[in-house]
Amino acid sequence: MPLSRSLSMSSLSGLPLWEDEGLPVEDLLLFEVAWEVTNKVGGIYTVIQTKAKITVDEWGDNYFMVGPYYEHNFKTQVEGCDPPNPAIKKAMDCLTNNGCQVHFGRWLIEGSPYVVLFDIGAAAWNLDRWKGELWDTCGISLPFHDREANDSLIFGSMCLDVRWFVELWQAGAGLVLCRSRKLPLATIFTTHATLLGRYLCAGNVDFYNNLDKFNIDKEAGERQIYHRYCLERAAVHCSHVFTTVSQITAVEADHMLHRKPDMVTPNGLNVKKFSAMHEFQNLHSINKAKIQEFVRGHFYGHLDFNLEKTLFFFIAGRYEFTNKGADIFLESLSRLNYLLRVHKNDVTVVVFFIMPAKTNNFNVESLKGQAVRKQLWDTAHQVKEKFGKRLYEALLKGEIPDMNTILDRDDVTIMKRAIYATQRHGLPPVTTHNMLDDGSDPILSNVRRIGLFNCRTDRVKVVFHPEFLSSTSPLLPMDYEEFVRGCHLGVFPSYYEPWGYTPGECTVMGIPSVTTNLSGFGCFMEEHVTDPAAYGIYIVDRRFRSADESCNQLTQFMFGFCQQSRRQRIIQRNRTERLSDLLDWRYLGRYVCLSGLPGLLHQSGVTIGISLQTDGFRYPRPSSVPPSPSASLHSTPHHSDEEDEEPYDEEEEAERDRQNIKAPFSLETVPSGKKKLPG
Ligand code: U2F
Ligand code: UDP
Ligand code: G6P
Repeated sequence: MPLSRSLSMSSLSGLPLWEDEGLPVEDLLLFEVAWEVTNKVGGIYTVIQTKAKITVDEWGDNYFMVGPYYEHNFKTQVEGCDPPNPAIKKAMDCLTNNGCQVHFGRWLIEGSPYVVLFDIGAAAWNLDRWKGELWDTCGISLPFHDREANDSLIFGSMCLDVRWFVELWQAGAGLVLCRSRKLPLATIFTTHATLLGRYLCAGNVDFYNNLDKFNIDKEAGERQIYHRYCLERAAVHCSHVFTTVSQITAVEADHMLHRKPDMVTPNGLNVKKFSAMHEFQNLHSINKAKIQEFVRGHFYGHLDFNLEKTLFFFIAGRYEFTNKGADIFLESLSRLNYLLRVHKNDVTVVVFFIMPAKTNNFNVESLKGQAVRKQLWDTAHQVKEKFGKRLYEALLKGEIPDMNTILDRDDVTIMKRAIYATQRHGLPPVTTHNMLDDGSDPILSNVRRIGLFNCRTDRVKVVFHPEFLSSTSPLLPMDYEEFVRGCHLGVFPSYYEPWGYTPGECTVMGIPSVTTNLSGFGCFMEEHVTDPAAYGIYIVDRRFRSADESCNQLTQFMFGFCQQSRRQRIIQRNRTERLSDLLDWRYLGRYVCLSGLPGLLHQSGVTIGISLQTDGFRYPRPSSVPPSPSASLHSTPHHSDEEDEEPYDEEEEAERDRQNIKAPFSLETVPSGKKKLPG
């Protein structure tokens, strides 16, 4: 049944009445408003950037993303053009005539969506007026010193002034004002975290056991975020449809914002499928070699560990020490170090912390490390050239040269000098940058407490890179994706994580990871995969166990991982990668594409069925894994080298599993083509 036949919008306050036949489906415009459109802050950027293509496929030229304008972002990510839609052009002209600046173009990402970007600074002169309006309509006042809240009001008010937008992210002020003015818009508000939840968790509160006990007004007041919290709560209650990214955040929202989300829209990713089945394994190998190069430089003079038996673990994301679980990670690393030492294990683990903090650029010791490595490389090349030339000349004469004299004294001197240069007095540095808050930095303070200083005897080495990665770095010239591919295990033991993109990104790249049952992603995997650990998704229980027990569990996961042979790791990566389909927007997108409509229709008294039948569906264990208690070590491929000779055919297993997995979805049948509305 086409949408226009079943719609009666009368009960939506302020929306005009359309006759059954008359709903201008073809003329509906979809606006997605988010602070992170073309502007990377955290995971929300990943949501909108990766979801763009499927939304463009569905809505075509009627889809617009709305965000803040920053000159640098515009210049590097957007191709400016004129708006194709006369109504948009008119609205933009109207804004410009009123002294505001607005920019239009195509965002150069997959799907090339149109973007409308508002210059916040240029419109700031309206701030007092807009603050007054906010106060008059809903009694919320914003303090002058809260720049972020003020910016978001300017942004929301500009959206409002042009009277657009249907889907709203982080533009709460605009949503509240638009409803109070009864504009003919249908609104969806998606929360990716609650403000208060994030604050409470970061403050070491036993959050999940006290959800129903907090006096939320008081808590917000004490944290001086009362105005922001009011704005968020008002937006949530004003939206027609309220959604969030995970079940766990739905429960949180119910308590922190007093509204149950109408539906949960899990976050997806753009899954790249390579035509060669094992291409992601090759990429692991290539990128691992780059990380090894970095390690050779960083640990120069202390390279008494075997790089072939060295595993790379990492944690990455915004620097929220306890929310992201960096606290229990460090504690568990200290225990892992102990275990590897007492078991005389020859595996070394190099752990990277990629979390941006305030710094004053790279430190000299780290840069020197890479310079020393480069010098050794150059010396080796120089000597190799000479050696090759002399060898060649000897062969031309029909002689085998005397290997003891083929290199002269000078050559040996150059090599000795190069080796002397690798002597160092201190230990390889823990951090790669000069930290502005070195003394109080939580990662460094904890590293000092547990004493993981990169000593020779340590089997666990720590490298804190307090800046997001970039391929132009002189130190570790890799972008984040390359880095993830080169690592062996991502560790994300979050306490507060509405979704958590980082472990999902590992999964689609075929890299195993650790997550928790307090993260949206971890819960989603627990629900949809019978034995997640068998697929390289280790879920730490942070819900029903004490912090100490969670640390032990995490330590055991990591220790078990260290005991795998190379072959076992390869098998596990193949399995991990096989879960990609579950996280693909082409599958999960159906939640988001259609999410607003059922809710809106429901409110207007009409129900419409869209089937998202994933309930009860679970990926079974990989067929070659014997049934075992979930999350136990045995569910990882195999655990000793002797077992290595067991026959295992990945292609065969993959095929068998494909037969076994009767997934209730097929990526071929996802919505495509412009605006195929449900019915
Ligand atoms: C969640 O991750 P994000 O941190 O990206 O999103 P929020 O916590 O909802 O943050 C909202 C906005 O707050 C701003 C920034 C964000 O878009 O504009 N902000 C900031 O300016 N400075 C900061 O230090 C922090 C935030 C969530 F936490 C993850 O688990 C999810 O994976 C992700 C995607 O759903 O959303
Ligand atoms: N990320 C990045 N560069 C880095 C480290 C992380 O671009 O060096 C990205 C990562 O790909 C992920 C995002 O930062 O998409 C973090 O998202 P997540 O949902 O895990 O946490 P959030 O920051 O939203 O709380
Ligand atoms: C990939 C490559 C293999 C390589 C392996 C290393 O699978 O295709 O050639 O041996 O990675 O795995 P590891 O877990 O030891 O880094």
